[in-house]
Amino acid sequence: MKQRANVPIEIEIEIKHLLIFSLSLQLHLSAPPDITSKLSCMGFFSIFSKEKKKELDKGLEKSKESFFAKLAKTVVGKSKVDDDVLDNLEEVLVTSDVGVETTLRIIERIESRVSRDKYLGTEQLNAILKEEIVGLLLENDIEKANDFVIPKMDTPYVMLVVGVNGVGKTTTIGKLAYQFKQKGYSVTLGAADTFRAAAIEQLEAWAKRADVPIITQKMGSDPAAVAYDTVASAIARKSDVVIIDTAGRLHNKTNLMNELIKIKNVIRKLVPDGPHEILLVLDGSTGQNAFEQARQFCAATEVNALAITKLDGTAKGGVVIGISDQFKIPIKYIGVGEKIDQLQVFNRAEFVDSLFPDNW
Ligand SMILES: Nc1nc2c(ncn2[C@@H]2O[C@H](COP(=O)(O)OP(=O)(O)O)[C@@H](O)[C@H]2O)c(=O)[nH]1
Ligand SMILES: [Mg+2]
Repeated sequence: MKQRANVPIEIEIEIKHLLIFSLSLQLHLSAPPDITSKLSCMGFFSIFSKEKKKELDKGLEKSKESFFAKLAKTVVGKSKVDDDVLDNLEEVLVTSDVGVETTLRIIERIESRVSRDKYLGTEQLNAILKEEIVGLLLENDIEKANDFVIPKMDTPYVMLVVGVNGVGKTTTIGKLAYQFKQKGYSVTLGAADTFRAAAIEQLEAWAKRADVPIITQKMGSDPAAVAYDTVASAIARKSDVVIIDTAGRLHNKTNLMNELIKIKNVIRKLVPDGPHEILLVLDGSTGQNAFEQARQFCAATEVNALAITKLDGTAKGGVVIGISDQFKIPIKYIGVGEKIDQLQVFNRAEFVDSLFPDNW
């Protein structure tokens, strides 16, 4: 396996976001690793994550505003968390796309807290709501978010990206390629959505932006053949990661699922334990529809990771809570904008913190 040599470049790029530090830190870019670790000890990296948190806050603004408006009404004229307040809260969560089952679980937790603490003022409700939702999501014993880190292996790490048309697959692949590249990994993309010429061109444009190689064939070619070529090429050039785009057409579900099976099988001819990640992309702005798609895809394919896109510009961010609670499959990534750097690793606690207002 190749050594991941350019970690300092990643540091450089992150640092550039922080204009205030950029001048002094540029001096350290080519510095030996011990300086990098000193920077880390000095707390610089917590500043970087604050930047990401800001972006998350901004991306979830609409959902947060909507929660704020609804939650403010639940406590009007009330000083204590009582049954009325809990009923209102239940309605707020259900109408915010959290989903009925997850809402009931959250309300149950708050109820038991109320009965334990005897008196809970409504001014504490926001903090309690956040705590209980985070507590609930952490009950799912799924792996912790890792910051675009790929497991070490002797073959490329092969990702197959699936989901219905328009959810943001190609965009997410472009963003992933960019993030992995920043981490120092070498990436190869495969354009196995061969139904439309525009789909191939779109991925080519992302490959150019992220500055990674891409394998294509002409429109209408066999997607499995493209997948095979891509993995073969990635092995030859010793890529760390392969990301394969696929077409998504729900109106022809059986064909779609058969096609995915075929793609998986050809990947296994070259990488027997691949694909390592089957990433289902869901459009968060579709709320309950995203839930439904998750159900259907997870039943039909071996999806083992989820990405939820378009959380910016929608008030339906609550759907992430429901999906994170109800699916055993972890949400790995969230899309908070169209730009190349607007994909984040999903962090449950930070997400809940950004989604719910501090005071209402
Ligand atoms: N606002 C926003 N738009 C997104 C995001 N992800 C994807 N999109 C947009 O969604 C549209 C469909 O994306 P595309 O990647 O072509 O979807 P695909 O058909 O699943 O490959 C494009 O206009 C993207 O710019 C996101 O996180 N936020
Ligand atoms: Mg596409």
